[in-house]
Amino acid sequence: MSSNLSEFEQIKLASRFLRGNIVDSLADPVTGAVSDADAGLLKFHGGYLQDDRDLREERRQQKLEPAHAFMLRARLPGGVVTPAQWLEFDRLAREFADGSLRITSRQTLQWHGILKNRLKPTIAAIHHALVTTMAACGDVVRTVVCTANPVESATHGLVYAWAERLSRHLTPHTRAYHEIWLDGEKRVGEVESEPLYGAHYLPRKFKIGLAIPPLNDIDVLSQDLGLIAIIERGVLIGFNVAVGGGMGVTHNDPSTYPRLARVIGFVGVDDVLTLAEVMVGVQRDWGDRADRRHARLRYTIERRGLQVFQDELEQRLGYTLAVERPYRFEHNGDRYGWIEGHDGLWHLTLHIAAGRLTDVDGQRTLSGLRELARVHQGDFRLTCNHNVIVANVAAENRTVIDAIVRNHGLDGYLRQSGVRRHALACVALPTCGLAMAEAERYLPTILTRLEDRLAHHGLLDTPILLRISGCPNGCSRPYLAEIALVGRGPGRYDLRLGADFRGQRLNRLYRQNIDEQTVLDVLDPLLGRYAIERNEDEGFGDFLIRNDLIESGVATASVQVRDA
Ligand code: SRM
Ligand code: SF4
Repeated sequence: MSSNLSEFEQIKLASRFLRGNIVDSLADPVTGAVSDADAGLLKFHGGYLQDDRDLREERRQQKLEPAHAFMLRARLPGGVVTPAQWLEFDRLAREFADGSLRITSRQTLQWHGILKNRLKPTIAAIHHALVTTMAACGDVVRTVVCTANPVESATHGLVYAWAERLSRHLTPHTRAYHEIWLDGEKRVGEVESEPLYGAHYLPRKFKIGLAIPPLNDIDVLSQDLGLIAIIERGVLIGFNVAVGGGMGVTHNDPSTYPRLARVIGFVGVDDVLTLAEVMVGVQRDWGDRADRRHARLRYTIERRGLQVFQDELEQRLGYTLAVERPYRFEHNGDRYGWIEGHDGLWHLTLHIAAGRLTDVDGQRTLSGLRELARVHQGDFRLTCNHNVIVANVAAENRTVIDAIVRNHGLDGYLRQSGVRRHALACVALPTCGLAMAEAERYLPTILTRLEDRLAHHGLLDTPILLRISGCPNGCSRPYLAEIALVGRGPGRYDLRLGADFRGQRLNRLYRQNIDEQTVLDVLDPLLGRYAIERNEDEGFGDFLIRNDLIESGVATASVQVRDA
């Protein structure tokens, strides 16, 4: 690793604990943007500078600056939202943003299209709803995710509580957020510090997730630190510790790769906060601060070696991790429909296509959730598969909920094909500055065309895991899909095949840089064989691997993989 600090490391160091010149940038009336340095720092406050890429060329020709607006992301550990919060978030979506809410693949909410002068009132309103956007993005521990239905048993509730505590424990201490967005007083003369993060924070984002087997709806092995709950005789005794997962890749750069986290041991419940804090400290000290492409924990581990990393971790902890406990995952999708919890309350999982709640193009999902929030007395739980659970419903209130769901077309999951129910697509165009191809907007089209082929083979009801991302950063975790399309350019994708439906095997590159027709033509014979030759309950990915059908169609794989 070079000892040079990357440009962004220097910006962070000079930022006075994430203040930079954000206040001046916000006040600048000449542009709808903020300076590059402040745009980087703004991420720590939960905001991304974006522009409408559909309008870029037109505005360039008119010699106008891009149509800038901001995306805001909430930090919602475990994805829990009360009805009152939902109503406020919905209001903000309609009054300050683009009229939609977006559930993310890390079970939180985003608002797109917020103009610069509306950022501050929006953040303040989110704060007054007792939620923060602080550390939803940036080089810190992000929103801690957790298996999304933690109310089926009392133990599930405990795991959610750990997600919440981890998130709180690992939130930055800086007062910058209060000063900039909430008109908090500047503390004159007081020396500020970040005991965990230090003045330049982490080399890169750090993701933590807690899974409760047999559900792996959070894709625990894609996390930097994955914690697998071990429940024995109904008691949560601790967590298996998995380290170094991650998805983001750069096309044609084999030094970047997706990697599954590896389980290195077991930790008792009382030690989990310290374990996470100490591990974040090792990554803070050892992570690559010269090259952001190699700065995530997985590269630190690969560079130093897993055993050296574990030795350092245990030396700082002052004890050796116990041997991992047995666990088994069955599925990484969501379970749609009503489920009864341990206390007699009910939970309804609804499918939200690509996580977008909106009232345009004949959809009424935004107003449907608003109506639900008006009558619902429990809470909402967002899932890492872009869905929402109407949770903690008394049996006698189910009829009212069902009627609202039906009236707003939120009951689609009852009729959808197996592939549509489980599909994920990242945001991509028009807001994501890194998108190379469509994802969210393309999902309905490719699904309909794929469904034609599936119907032909009698596979319409078979669950198949399709994930699309507009670039190789992998925000929909495409490397864990049975079928993945990873964007390369307009209308062109890498086709990857062969992950399992449990989030425990990465897929492989099958064809590179192909168009939709080729995707469908290439898949068709494989689906045909799957329909006829599969074993009972065998997933598409497992079938392809068992029959050795994924011989890469390209000379060199653009993306290497590191399996666990
Ligand atoms: Fe992501 C960057 C959207 C989950 C890997 N991600 C981005 C940005 C912020 C683009 C940017 O940097 O300018 C995207 C904003 C698009 C927009 O307009 O909203 C973006 N990522 C998303 C979301 C909204 C996708 C979605 O469809 O839900 C997800 C928000 C999660 C959240 O609430 O925090 C989202 N991103 C993920 C995941 C999945 C996960 O964490 O489970 C991954 C893969 C796991 C991982 O981190 O390895 C992911 N996003 C990335 C990367 C690649 C990181 C890397 O280490 O290589 C980038 C690019 C970067 O950070 O430089 C990125
Ligand atoms: Fe944007 Fe790429 Fe992430 Fe999709 S995968 S949201 S295109 S960064």
